[in-house]
Amino acid sequence: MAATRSIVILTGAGISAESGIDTFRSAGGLWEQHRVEDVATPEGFARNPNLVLNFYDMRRAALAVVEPNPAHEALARLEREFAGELLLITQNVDDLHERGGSARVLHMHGELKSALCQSCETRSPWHGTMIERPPCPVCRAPTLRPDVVWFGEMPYQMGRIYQALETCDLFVSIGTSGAVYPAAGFVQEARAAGARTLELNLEPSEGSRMFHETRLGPASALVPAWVAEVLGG
Ligand code: BV8
Repeated sequence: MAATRSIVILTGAGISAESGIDTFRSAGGLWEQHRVEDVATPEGFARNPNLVLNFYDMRRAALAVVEPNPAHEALARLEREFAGELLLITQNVDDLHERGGSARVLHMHGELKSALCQSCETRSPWHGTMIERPPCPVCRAPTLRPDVVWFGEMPYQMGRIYQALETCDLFVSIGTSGAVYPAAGFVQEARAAGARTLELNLEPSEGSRMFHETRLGPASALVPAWVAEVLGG
């Protein structure tokens, strides 16, 4: 088998589950506690901004009581030691990849610890709350919103993502149900461009049949083992 020169990794809520962050579709998951239409759409935000700002203030505050797990740490090791090209794309808005040691993380659906000003469109690091309508650090307008991509909005850096999917020789999906697009379509893009495709997940996802190989189990076990394989021990 030709050496792996370039890897694209996509992670989802499953990689942060063992750190204590709710996934979306599991029993008691986020989408059971809140209606997607109410808390994760521009229309929901227009209808009831307090509900949405509170939802994201709550999730941002919850980051203080969770820690990265061995799956996050193993991907940071891969970034440090892999000689080839590596692009780590996450659908997660938490900061556990960075706190696990990854320096280069592409948050295609945004970040809890970032604010987007609806007046001047600048994005600023944000660690507090937004429910009290604090002023934008740049233009001072009280028009901040969570810097996350809601349903119906365009994910971030799609051009860079598609370019990497076209040239990678290995695509790896970790802890995602394959229910949300365009992320759920990346395996097809990579495969169509000739890449090998591997899924690491607790249970089969909606896209499992499109992967060359699927390994089932908890990310905290599967990911360190796979990284050791790539790095040769
Ligand atoms: C867009 C940020 C135009 C906010 C999120 C094509 C067909 C059908 C529909 C569409 C389509 N194209 C677009 C759509 C509409 C929509 C969509 O996909 N709807 C779905 C519901 C059908 N998509 C959009 O609106 C997107 N925008 O399309 O713009 C466009 C078109 C083309 C190209 C560019 C743009 C925007 C979607 C982004 C919405 N924002 N998040 C927030 O977080 O609050 S989505 C959010 O939900 C997450 O970011 C993530 O993407 C998704 C949740 O999925 P997962 O992360 O996979 O989590 P889930 O709970 O589902 O699964 C967890 C998995 O982990 C499970 O499989 C489980 O088995 C596993 N697991 C659990 N524990 C472990 C584990 N695995 C390992 N170890 C464990 N311990």
